[in-house]
Amino acid sequence: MSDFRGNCIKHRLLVGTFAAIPHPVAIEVTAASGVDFLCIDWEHSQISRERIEDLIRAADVHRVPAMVRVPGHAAEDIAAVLDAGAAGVLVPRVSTAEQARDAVKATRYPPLGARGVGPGRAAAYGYRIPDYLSKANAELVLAIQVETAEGLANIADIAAVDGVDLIFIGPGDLSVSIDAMGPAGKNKLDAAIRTIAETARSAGRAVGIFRPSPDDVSAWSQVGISFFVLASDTMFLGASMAAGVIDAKKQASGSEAKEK
Ligand code: 3PY
Ligand code: MG
Repeated sequence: MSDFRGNCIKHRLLVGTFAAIPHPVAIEVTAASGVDFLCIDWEHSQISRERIEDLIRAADVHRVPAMVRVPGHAAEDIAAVLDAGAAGVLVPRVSTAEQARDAVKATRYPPLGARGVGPGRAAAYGYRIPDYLSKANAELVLAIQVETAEGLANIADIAAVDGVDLIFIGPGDLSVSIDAMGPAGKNKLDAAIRTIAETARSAGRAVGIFRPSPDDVSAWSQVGISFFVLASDTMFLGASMAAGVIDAKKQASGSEAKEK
């Protein structure tokens, strides 16, 4: 089993980020930051299928596992990123046990699933197909996102689906779907997150969540969440640029005042 999957399913603390900048330089910079993994975001950024393979390659240079959030439930997209060498897949908006079973089918080779065999990068372009086949089911992480009112209602059935490693909570979509947006919805959203986390943990699944900042990672880890996707490369870039500019202007206006 890969360390990445082993650490996931043993509920070890893992902190990564979304990679939304479609360039290998951004992947290298992010990978060198000490993250435990990267999640290349094909759902919400303008990253093409061909570019995904180059981004995974850049993460591999730094030995940082790169999983990919696919845009939807299509088995072809899941196969494409796994063939490109992704360490796992994050499937968004899974709201029923049947959708979870379809994600397992697309991710795992028989007898656990129905993924097709092919000569992609993951299998050394065809030279190591038997080797890859022998380890893929044990090494690849399958994470599914529960982020709708329907998914919340079906969480016990979804979490019971064999072959799923991790239930990942998307608080943004969840808050919209259950009408719990903004400060007024905080208690309702937190209660929904707790329900998903506790139900998934009781079923033996690891639990992950997106957090825009590290502020409440400690609080959420106390309800059994161990896998954190912290903001994204674009969010970190924007926040640190903004803080630097504010700081520079503060310092410059301080010295202007002294000169007067
Ligand atoms: C959400 O918050 O909806 C997400 O999908 C975060 O990853
Ligand atoms: Mg979402």
